Amino acid sequence: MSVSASSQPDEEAPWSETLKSTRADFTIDQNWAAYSEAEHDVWRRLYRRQCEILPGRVVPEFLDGLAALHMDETHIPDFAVLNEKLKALTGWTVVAVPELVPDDIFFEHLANRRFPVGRFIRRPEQIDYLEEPDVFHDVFGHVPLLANPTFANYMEAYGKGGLRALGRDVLHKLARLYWYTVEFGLMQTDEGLRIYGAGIVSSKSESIFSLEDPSPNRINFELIRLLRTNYRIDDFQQVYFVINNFQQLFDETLQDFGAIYDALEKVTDLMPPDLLEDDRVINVGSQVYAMTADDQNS
Ligand code: HBI
Ligand code: FE
Repeated sequence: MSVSASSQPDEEAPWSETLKSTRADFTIDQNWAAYSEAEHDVWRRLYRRQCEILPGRVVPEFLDGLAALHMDETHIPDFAVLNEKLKALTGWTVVAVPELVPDDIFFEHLANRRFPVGRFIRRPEQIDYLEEPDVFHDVFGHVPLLANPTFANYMEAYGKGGLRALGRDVLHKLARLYWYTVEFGLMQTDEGLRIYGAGIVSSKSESIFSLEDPSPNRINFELIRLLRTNYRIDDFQQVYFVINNFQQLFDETLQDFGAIYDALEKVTDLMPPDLLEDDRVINVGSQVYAMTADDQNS
């Protein structure tokens, strides 16, 4: 039983109020009416900016999903309205959460076709980057592809795989699959490389960097190779993995992951910029961006 979300927008609600409104599955009420005009305005700015640069850079399935869900720039979507359309299309719904939720809770939601989305939206001064997934990253970045039946199947399979993996100490390996596909994946299409990962789709600078910058490696997807590869959460990726289509991604989940985890125990992990002899490389990156960024951080 939850106390309904306070009448004040979350960022003004005392922490105890937000906690009280969180249920055992970490969901909260969206309380759409509590968003301020200033918060909707942040949505509008982000939405407009991405829709200016994504056509020709993002997979067509993403734009098809935006259209099918009638998502637009006018307001932060009302999840009740969004869910009616999304559920009818692929059985998925979004559930509001106050922040990142524990892995087991996250996997449980995905396995039941529920996608946890941050209720909050970033402040204007965070327009270009923020640590935690906010409603723009989650709803604009992730939800349109949940309207695609094959990708929707992949996301459910990932959730079920995550629940199975909880028993073994391999979550950090499985998280790499989510990271290098759902968050930062690229697809080879007849028109060229296209973005589908939500972490890229919701970022203006990385939408351009991931496709056009000579710095990162771009490697054809290979499951074990990907699962060996560490990732950075605080800067552009130094490697992107490329699939041919979403069916390929879903088919990968049909394998016996027990055997895959066994195989992973026999090989070393890799750092993001590492390359292997048998990598099916699309391009070897210069890594100039990372070296420059590291110099600035040192
Ligand atoms: N929680 N709300 C939320 N959103 C995420 O994307 C998320 C999460 N918890 C864990 C998590 N992602 C990653 O560790 C996944 O790889 C499991
Ligand atoms: Fe995300």
